[in-house]
Amino acid sequence: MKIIRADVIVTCPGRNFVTLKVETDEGIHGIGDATLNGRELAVASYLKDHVCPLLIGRDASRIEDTWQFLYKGAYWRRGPVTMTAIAAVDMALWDILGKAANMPLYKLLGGASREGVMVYGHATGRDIPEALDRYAEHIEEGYKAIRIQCGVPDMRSVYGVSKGEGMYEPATKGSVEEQSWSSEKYLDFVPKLFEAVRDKFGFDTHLLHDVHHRLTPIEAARLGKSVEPYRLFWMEDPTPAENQAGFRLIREHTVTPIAVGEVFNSIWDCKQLIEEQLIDYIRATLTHAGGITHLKRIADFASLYQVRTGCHGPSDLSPVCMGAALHFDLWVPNFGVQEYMGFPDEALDVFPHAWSFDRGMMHPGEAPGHGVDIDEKLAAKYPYDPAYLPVARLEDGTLWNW
Ligand code: CS2
Ligand code: MG
Repeated sequence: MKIIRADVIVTCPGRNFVTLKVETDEGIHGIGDATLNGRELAVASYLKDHVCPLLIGRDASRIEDTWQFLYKGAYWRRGPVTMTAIAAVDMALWDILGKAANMPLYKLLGGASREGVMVYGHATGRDIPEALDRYAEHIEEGYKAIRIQCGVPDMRSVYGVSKGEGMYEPATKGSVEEQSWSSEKYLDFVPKLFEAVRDKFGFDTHLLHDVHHRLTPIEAARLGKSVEPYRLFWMEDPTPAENQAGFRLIREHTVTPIAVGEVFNSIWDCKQLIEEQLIDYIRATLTHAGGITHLKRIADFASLYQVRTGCHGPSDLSPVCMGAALHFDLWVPNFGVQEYMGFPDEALDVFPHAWSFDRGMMHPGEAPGHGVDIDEKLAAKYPYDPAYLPVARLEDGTLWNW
């Protein structure tokens, strides 16, 4: 089965998405997500100008060889743009293979390891009462795992909280928003947030929180220790993870579980974290970490050290990634949890999908391949709209980790 076409579709149904469509001489096509929030066109060009021409004529069923060809053949290995482009090709080829075999992707990977995929939703509020209201709504919907993020008193802005009624979207159209941050105010406040959740709702739901790279290792150790009574399912991205050894300091002081990896794009970014068991969940995603082929490797390596998966799943990864991730999650033996923020309605219209949600559990469906497609006519109605992720500054103006 030969590849005869490979096209990049950039669309903005509620927010920007980049999709690769690969077509074969047997009339089967597959699609992959190539979305990199705030740098979408870099990946679109990497695919359109450098990768797609090399795909024409290749055997679509040689997924591993294509992965190795694109990874080693670029010479300039790794990085978010390269690995997102490779991921899109990989996802599309696995989609094609599933359609050719008339099998849902999870069966190609080795079948279901569980009945359904536990997902976590986002409860956010500008203050504790509002965050608790959102948390209660998620319990009502049947979520078993809920992430909570909240405004911090005396802090002008904060990570992860919707600005208005709509969905939380971090990217700002046409400009870079400057947000303010104070680790001291955050560290004094956030244990009160978790105490309020546990006082009101008890311990029946998994409580997650995203620190979003904001603390130093010793501050992260202090946070983890201070919130142990509230039994978090995980504290996420407690400190920037370029310095993987820095997590030893956190580990020495606290048993609060740690999740890291949404910004990782290869196994090398997390090798030390996993083999030294410095983390409990690996957050790498299909779209940013080289697709199914590479994330399988990362998950298998993690399983040797009892590290479980906790794939990143924000609304700024497309429904294509969500669909493929649910297949991966249903199969992967060392599954932990899957993030699911939901999507704008117009995005769900552009990307018809086979997945289902029922009381905090999701299933990818039985459609051959990953079960997600793209309505190209509808996608064309939503032109790209440049948007940028914010930056954070400390209260003295120092540029910090957003
Ligand atoms: C966040 C993301 O969902 C998460 O865990 O870290 O929303 C992240 O901020 C965005 O994906 C950045 O585009
Ligand atoms: Mg995160």
